[in-house]
Amino acid sequence: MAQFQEVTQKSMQHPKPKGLDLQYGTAGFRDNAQHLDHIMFRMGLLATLRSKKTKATIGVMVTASHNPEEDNGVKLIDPMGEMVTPAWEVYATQLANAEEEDLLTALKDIIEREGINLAEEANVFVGKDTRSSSASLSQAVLDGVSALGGHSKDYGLVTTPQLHYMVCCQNTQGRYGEATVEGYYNKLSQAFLQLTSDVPNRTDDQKHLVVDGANGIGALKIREMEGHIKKGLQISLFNDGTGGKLNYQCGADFVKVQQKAPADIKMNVGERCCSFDGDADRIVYYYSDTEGRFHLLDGDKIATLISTFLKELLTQAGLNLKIAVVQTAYANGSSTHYLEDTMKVIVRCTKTGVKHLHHAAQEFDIGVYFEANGHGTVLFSKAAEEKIQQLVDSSSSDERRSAAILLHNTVNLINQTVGDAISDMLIIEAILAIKGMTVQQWDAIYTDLPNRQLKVKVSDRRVIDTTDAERRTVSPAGLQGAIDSLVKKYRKARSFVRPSGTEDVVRVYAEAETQESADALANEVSLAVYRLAGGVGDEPKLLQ
Ligand code: NG1
Ligand code: ZN
Repeated sequence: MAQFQEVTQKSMQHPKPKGLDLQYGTAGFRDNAQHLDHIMFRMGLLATLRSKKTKATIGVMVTASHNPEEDNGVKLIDPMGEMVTPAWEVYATQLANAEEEDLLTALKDIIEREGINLAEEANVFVGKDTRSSSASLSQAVLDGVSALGGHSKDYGLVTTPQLHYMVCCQNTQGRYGEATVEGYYNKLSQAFLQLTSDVPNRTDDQKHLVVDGANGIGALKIREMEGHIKKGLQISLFNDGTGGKLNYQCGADFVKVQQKAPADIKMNVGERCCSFDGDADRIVYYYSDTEGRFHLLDGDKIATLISTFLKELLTQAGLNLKIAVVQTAYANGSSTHYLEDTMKVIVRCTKTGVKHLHHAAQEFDIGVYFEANGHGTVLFSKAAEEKIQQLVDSSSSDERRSAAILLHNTVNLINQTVGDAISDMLIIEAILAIKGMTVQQWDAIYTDLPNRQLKVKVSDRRVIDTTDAERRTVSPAGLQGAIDSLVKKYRKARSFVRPSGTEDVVRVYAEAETQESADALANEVSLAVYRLAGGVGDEPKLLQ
């Protein structure tokens, strides 16, 4: 067929280095940008097939999120704006790793297994982050789409969640919103301004927020959006990409893992600050107290703030909807206790990776999901949205209806397709404004257990196999026993290890009653991983 000839020909311009083997990881392919040209071309092909199969628009986002500037990556987006279904992640890996001469066989295999009609139309939306490699890599995706006769729309520079949003808007014929960047700003800013417009006497200080754009796409988009929201929020933007390097000494991942403020940011005592990651799908908040101590408000604190707010509104509105919070093993133990014991909310724990959290959250009327690193959102079931809408349209008592209006605007402000730093920032700002809360009061809802995250290099991280939502290891032999005995040495302690899906490392997490204990436990567990799971290089060094 002519289409296949076209694929073979165009593939020669995006050749696969022989022997290179990459996996579709926690959030797509990610590697040094120099290894990815063929991957991008092939993901263009795969997205076209997925579009033909689903008869819907599919998204392809070129980004490596919080990774360093030299890396890049690609994420596929399914019709409702969610991450691509796991069965197709397997196809993605097969297609990516087929040697040049086997590419057509791999492609035909997918077509056959999925019963795809090649005559079907295909539409693919493509977006990219600000990395220097993103322009040519997104061109490779577009080449892949056209090689299989698909139509594409290139959104150029957008945040990951913006592209997810566009895909959802397109496939719901505009019911979710208008599939343009302007449509996104309008929907979110209207909801935000409606939520905050009735809040009396907000001072300029209360409206002020320091934002660290990680020198990435989020900074560009905040600049574009600023004018729409300035009545309710005044932003001081740092790391806007004009000077510093992407994700270097800044951004949500740096702040969360290092537990300190970005290098080039001016923070006054008690001032609310937040950091985005490199593709603006994560956010964390922080402030510095009068003693100069740094306080982090991570995904767990965000989930607590949002779920508490929603639960109160549901009570006021008299709506009987089931609300749950979905976390991963990285959630701070204090947050889980607070949510279960004080807030009496259902809490679920899933494996790392937003697709797992998203899936679990779909089981509830309202599912609030956040990874501790600040990636998360809220899902409302169709039934929940309808009940809220009915109440908004009704003539019930003022209090019930006012609560329903707040819920309705909250639904509109949230990007339900995926975690979204801009949308999450606006919802947090709206909640703090409505409740008249300072960042210190929010922080004081519960106190985090001190914790530490470390990385260990091993020769093959796949030797580590986990169970129970990654909270326990089943291999290599002896590792879980070793962790259990180390944990017993400390009060309120917990520790687990798992292979990273985005970096070639094993991640170690430890928490305990004091920072010294958490650090010591993390060190000891790292050493156990190094010894029992084939560590490479020097033994992990003790933290100072
Ligand atoms: P890995 O590298 O699999 O731990 C990291 C994050 C995930 C998720 C992905 C995708 C941690 C501990 N892990 O995955 O939560 O966000 O990146 O960005 O933060
Ligand atoms: Zn990201």
